[in-house]
Amino acid sequence: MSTLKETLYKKIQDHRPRTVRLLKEHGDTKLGDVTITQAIGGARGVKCLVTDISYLDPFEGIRFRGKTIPETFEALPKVPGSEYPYVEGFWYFLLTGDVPTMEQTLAVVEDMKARATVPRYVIDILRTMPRDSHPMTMFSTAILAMQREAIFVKQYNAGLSKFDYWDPTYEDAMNLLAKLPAIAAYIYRMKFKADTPIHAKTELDFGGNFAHMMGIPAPYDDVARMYFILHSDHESGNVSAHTTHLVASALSDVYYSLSAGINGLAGPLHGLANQEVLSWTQAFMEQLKGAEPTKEVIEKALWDTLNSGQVIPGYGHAVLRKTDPRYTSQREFCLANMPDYPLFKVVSAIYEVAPGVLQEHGKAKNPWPNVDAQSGVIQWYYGITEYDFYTVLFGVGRAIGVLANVIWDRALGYPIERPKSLTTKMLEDAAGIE
Ligand code: CMX
Repeated sequence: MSTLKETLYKKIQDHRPRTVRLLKEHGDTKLGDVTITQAIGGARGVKCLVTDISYLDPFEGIRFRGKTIPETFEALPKVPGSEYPYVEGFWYFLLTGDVPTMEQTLAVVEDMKARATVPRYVIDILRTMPRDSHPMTMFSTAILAMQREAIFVKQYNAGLSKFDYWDPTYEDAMNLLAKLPAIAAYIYRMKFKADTPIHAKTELDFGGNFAHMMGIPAPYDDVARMYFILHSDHESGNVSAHTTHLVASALSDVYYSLSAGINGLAGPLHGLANQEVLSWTQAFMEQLKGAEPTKEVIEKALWDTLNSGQVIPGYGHAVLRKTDPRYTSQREFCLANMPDYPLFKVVSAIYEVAPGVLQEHGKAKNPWPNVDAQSGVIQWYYGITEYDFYTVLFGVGRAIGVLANVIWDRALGYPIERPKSLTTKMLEDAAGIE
């Protein structure tokens, strides 16, 4: 067993009695009531999911295993010569809650490398897809195509104790995660760079290898590490995390469940918003024709969007009620690395104006920017101007969080998910409507 797997197994054994006790002795304790607004309105705020991997406070933002974003970056072992931590060390941290040593991190780096080769049939499938397929469709298809690799299925069919479900799930998750940078980079180079894929370099880590396979020099390796970590997890209720968890709850393996989660991420109200931010901002800059974006011009463009019945992409959130710290973290990166970049200046100018406009508009409960408002600028600066690709980058990151969650779902024996639905008549009766 690897150090990570050993540590994880110990954590699982320590944790199981807590879940068992809660269920046996406190199963009837109330966590809240459900209103009609929540039943019709997408279950906002209904407390019915459990995860220890991250927690989202509406005003503070995300904490990974109890640590804020700056604390997470600070605590984890860094790639030599880099500002940002190993993604592999972050994976260790999400799975176990322990900050790994450099030695433990490097053991995961080596383990992932041994699993990183993408099967030839996946490449063949990608190559037979129409080149104008959306990169997210390609990414999800590649993940689903590998379902035949699922160790969980083989062991389950052979007769697996439910106490051991987590073990092949862990192996599958490691195998799948290790391949995602190469799949994503292959899609990018095939689709947007005249079909010129770049082979992996075995000496590089997850983020470094991704940058290399994308064909983008340093500091893009650090951008990749930062980006994957920032986008990894946002507790369990968001569409990509919840979909992955839901599909996995039927004991579908991680290939089926991550592919489904990626399909949810591809929606414009979720991960696709980062592509929409860039298309909105680029269209706005074209209208400017090189002129400085004044407050008045930005205000007008934002109102035009709202008045035409569209949302302002990159703003608002179902849980957050302040500026997303993932936005702030990327903004700090921009301030340090590209303070005078015109696109960054426009995005910053929008930040000055959009919250006020949304407040005046009076609909969005949160007028502040989310993670997607800032992320495209950084990618554009480093040469990824094909914004259709941005959500794939989000997807590689999101896989880290949701796969860690699925392993824990299996370890703690979480059951198949099955909320209850009611009819409209039942709601009317409950409300006392004649
Ligand atoms: N622009 C215009 N209107 C907005 C808005 C925005 N950015 N954000 C919310 N609203 C509107 C909603 O559409 C809703 O209108 P209706 O009452 O007419 O249906 C109203 O304000 C209330 O919505 P809310 O409770 O504040 O927000 P929700 O929890 O329903 O939705 C979200 C959250 C993120 C989908 C929404 O804010 C939105 O559409 N934002 C723009 C898209 C975006 O940036 N998505 C990325 C989120 C982060 C991620 O998952 O990647």
